Amino acid sequence: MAGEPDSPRTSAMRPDRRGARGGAGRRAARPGPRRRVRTTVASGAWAAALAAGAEMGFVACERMPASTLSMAGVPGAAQTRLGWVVLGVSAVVVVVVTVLVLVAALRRRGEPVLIMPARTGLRWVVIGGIVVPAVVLTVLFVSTTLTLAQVTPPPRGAPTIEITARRWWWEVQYPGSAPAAAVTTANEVHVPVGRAVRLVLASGDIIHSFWVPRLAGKTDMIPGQRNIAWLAAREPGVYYGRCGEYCGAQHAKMQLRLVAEPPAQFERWLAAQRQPAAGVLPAAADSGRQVFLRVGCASCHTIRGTPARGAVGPDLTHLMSRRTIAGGTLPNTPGALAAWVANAQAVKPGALMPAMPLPAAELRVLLTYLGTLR
Ligand code: HEC
Ligand SMILES: [Cu+2]
Repeated sequence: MAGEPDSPRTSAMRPDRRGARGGAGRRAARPGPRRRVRTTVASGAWAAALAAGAEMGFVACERMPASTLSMAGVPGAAQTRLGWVVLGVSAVVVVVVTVLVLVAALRRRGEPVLIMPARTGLRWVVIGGIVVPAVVLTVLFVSTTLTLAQVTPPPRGAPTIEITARRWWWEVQYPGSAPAAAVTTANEVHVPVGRAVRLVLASGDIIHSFWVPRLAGKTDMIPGQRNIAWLAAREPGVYYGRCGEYCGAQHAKMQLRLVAEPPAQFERWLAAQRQPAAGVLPAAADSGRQVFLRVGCASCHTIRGTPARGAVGPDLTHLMSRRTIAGGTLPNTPGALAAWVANAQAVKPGALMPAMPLPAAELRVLLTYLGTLR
């Protein structure tokens, strides 16, 4: 499958203290805010170097077409068809008008001005100015209205997914029959292949736009409003999506993955996402959890099954089940994750997660803990 990214989880990307002393690591460090702890200078340096490497590798190994010309779903197919009709009709109009203008412009100078008989002139006005435009506009109006009627209402019985756009990531929720059965994740939308899902699209801050180019046209996500859209993927695979409306500094790093999988696999995924995080942990991970709760991560992030209930950043309960982090812009590899947690601002400047300098030992157990969030 062309779209399958298969995150490059190579051991080469593992955080490695050696990189801290190497010149390359130091050179790649951004001149960020002055750090107090010495070990953190080092971790920030390898973090930035690793993030740069990870991101370059990510783009290189991920072949994920985002073209509306390779449609793989509905209602995008109908929208593309309408696009071709409009393009075709417009092209004919442009050609005819251009030819008439050229004929008028290139007529030889000095020729006696041709004065049409009044009836011929009137015929030009009536046909060229009224009848032809009326026919053209009627064709476009009818085909647009038919397409709208076909693509607007979600198919009856389609299950709902609620997606909230935030600067600069996506919150994805699957409402359950009871609040405890609801699932919240980020930057990755799972759908059963071949089945329509209804999307409730909202915004948590400013105007964004939901866009998975191979499946459907854009739908704006507007503060204080819930826009309804729907889509269905014809083939299993991973589809690239992104924010389609400029929304500030990191708009380009506001991406998502839509994973279309066989219904049974989708149900397994949903059931796994419903589980809270593991309670009993090995010693290192357990002290990592304490670091997480102590240094303030919990004020912005929720991890179900722990006291962490923050609602500013992505739900991290099943962080490791996701292919990407940071608005779909980094592969979810140990190296990229380390870079992100060590200094999110070096990876995505302006992101609403502050740089949180931690001593290397605390950072290490924190990452061990995050690694248990499967
Ligand atoms: C002030 C709020 C805030 C604090 C404090 C905070 N984060 Fe974040 N975090 C965010 C936001 C917002 C994002 C999403 C940023 C983006 O992608 O643009 C994020 C993203 C993440 C991600 C990536 C998740 C994903 O799926 O993309 C991880 C992992 C993470 N934070 C871990 C931590 C850890 C560990 C700490 C504590 C050291 C922490 N965060 C502290 C707000 C915060
Ligand atoms: Cu956006």
